[in-house]
Amino acid sequence: MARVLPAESDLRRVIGDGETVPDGEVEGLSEEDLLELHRRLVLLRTYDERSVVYHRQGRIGTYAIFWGHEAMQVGGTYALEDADWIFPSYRESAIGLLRGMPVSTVLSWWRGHPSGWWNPADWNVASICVPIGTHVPHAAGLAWGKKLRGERSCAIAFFGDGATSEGAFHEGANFAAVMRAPVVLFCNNNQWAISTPLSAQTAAETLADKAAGYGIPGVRVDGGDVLAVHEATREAVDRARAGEGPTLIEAVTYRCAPHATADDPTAYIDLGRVEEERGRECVGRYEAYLRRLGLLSDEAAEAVRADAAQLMRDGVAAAEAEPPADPLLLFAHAFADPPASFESDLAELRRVLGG
Ligand SMILES: Cc1ncc(C[n+]2csc(CCOP(=O)(O)OP(=O)(O)O)c2C)c(N)n1
Ligand SMILES: [Mg+2]
Repeated sequence: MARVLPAESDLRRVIGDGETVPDGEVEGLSEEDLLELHRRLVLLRTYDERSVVYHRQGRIGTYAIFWGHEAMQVGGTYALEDADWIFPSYRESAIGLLRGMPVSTVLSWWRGHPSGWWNPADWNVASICVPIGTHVPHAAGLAWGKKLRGERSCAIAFFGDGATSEGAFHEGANFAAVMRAPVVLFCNNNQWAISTPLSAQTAAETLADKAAGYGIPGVRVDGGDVLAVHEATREAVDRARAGEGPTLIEAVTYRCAPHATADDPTAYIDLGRVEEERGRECVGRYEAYLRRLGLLSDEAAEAVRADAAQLMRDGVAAAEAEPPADPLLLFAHAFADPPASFESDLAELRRVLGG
């Protein structure tokens, strides 16, 4: 039965604990890269923490918190080139920021405003996928298309532990494996699917074990270790580009925030475990690593946080400055062949709206 204990020892790790477990290093990452990883972690952490506040202030709608998931998103995407495609779930809603997408765009998405929907080809970031796992076949198909065209780019799909029980995950993984599509299947195993624990999700020993059924490699990595995630994803990307097909990465972490702002996990979670995991969160672990290397001072860390906070202030101001959306937009592009009643329904709506 799948059950992951705190600080499980067989997970791939680079960052030590500052005491008995020594620090490793990742080949090919310069000091600039290490500091850029830090900037990105802080950007996402700040985005997430501010978004919870904006939700409480009634400025964005229900919000899926990703506190503690930043290392997976930053480490995974840092292995990509800009031409590579990212397929996020709602848990990675702000991943476009790592490609330079404006904060206001993502906040607008959570405000349900049309300016929150972007053209995926502008950023090579697909729409945020809310149905569980349905973007896995999309990522596999896009990657296969890239291969057919002889392009070198690949795709990465982020999904949760719960998604591995969905038909769409199976179809996407199987298709990608058979077609040797250049795609990385990145599972954020935070051990909860809302209130369903991992132990009730699967009878497999690990989620990475599922890869064997598709004939592809399955890799387990500490999802709170940005460097280990980066290294594992880079290897998967190299495999993809070399024509060797997909890799399933199981990044193990623990969801130590509510599923979303609408959730009350105290009804089902062990709060002691949550506290323990919060103490091992990924941004603090990475900052401690950089300090041990002598690469991060208090002033530098504060400057990075201040920049991120300013981006958020500007972003929420820009999102709130958007003019209210036209309700008729709801129907634009909805039908190729509108039903017979559509014209009269629309005319009625226009009359009600006074337009
Ligand atoms: C197809 C589908 N079924 C059910 C839901 C309702 N739902 C929303 S989040 C969620 C849990 C998903 O858990 P997991 O895949 O582990 O991702 P996490 O939220 O932990 O990142 C479910 C079942 C949905 N969005 N889509
Ligand atoms: Mg989960």
